[in-house]
Amino acid sequence: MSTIRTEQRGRVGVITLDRPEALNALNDELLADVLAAATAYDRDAGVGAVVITGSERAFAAGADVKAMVGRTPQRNAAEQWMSGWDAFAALGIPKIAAVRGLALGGGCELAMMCDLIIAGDDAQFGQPELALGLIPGLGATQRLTRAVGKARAMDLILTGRRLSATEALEAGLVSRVVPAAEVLETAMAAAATIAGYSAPAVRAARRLIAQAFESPLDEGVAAERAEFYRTFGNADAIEGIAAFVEKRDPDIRHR
Ligand code: CO8
Repeated sequence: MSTIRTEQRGRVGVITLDRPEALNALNDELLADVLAAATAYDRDAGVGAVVITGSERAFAAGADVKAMVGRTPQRNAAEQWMSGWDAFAALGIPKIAAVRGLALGGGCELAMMCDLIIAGDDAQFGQPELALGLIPGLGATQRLTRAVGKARAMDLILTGRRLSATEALEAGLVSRVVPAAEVLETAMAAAATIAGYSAPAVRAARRLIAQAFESPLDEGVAAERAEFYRTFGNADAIEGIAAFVEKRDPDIRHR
């Protein structure tokens, strides 16, 4: 039985986490389902962005704690446990998290693997792993710190305190906060806009923004410049510039 539901609307793929009995806790099956669906969208030229969402109550309440019973360091290392999430994060297609309710632990980390987070005003973000005697394992010590800075990351991870949606916006963790009932439509509209732009240009832009956290400034700017120069060879860029000059809408073909 699948742990997700998928649907395609225009050029947007939607992945809905669907383990209501566990507040969408991330287990191995859910990882396999999400990775397979997102990879298929990534490879589909007819899809230009993916929206990931959960339920009203929870985006995801973390990794599945019940499935952690009996796990050992040796088994974790031998299985490279949950490393498929790194493959998900590395997919080139833009990923938008539409978050309502709880985004805790691995759920918050999954949202942070996405390129945009659109939050409902009922969303709560937190990293409660220390209360289990664990630490974050899907990137929060790194991604949360880069998103909100050392002071807030220390506070959130060391105390387990949750951030409200408005605090998360103010801290720079989320892109937008909207009324809870409008989260999905707002995320879908942003995704449709992104998916309507030239796919190679969108992918290059998101890759370079991600690179801003991974390389020195001069290297990042040089990479941006090289990519900017290259985009002039894209049919969409030639068309986009011509359309502007001719005062008409561009005919974007994602090439
Ligand atoms: N895992 C498994 N089941 C869960 C989880 C979870 N993370 N969260 C909730 N559930 C289950 C509950 O056990 C309950 O099931 P049941 O009815 O069978 O007991 C059901 O979902 C509903 O939950 P509650 O009744 O507890 O609902 P409440 O509204 O009372 O509480 C909370 C909601 C506060 C979210 C509470 O469920 C809770 O504390 N959950 C655990 C949150 C947590 O600790 N998350 C972090 C987990 S650790 C982690 O994410 C590390 C990620 C790194 C992995 C890296 C691998 C390499």
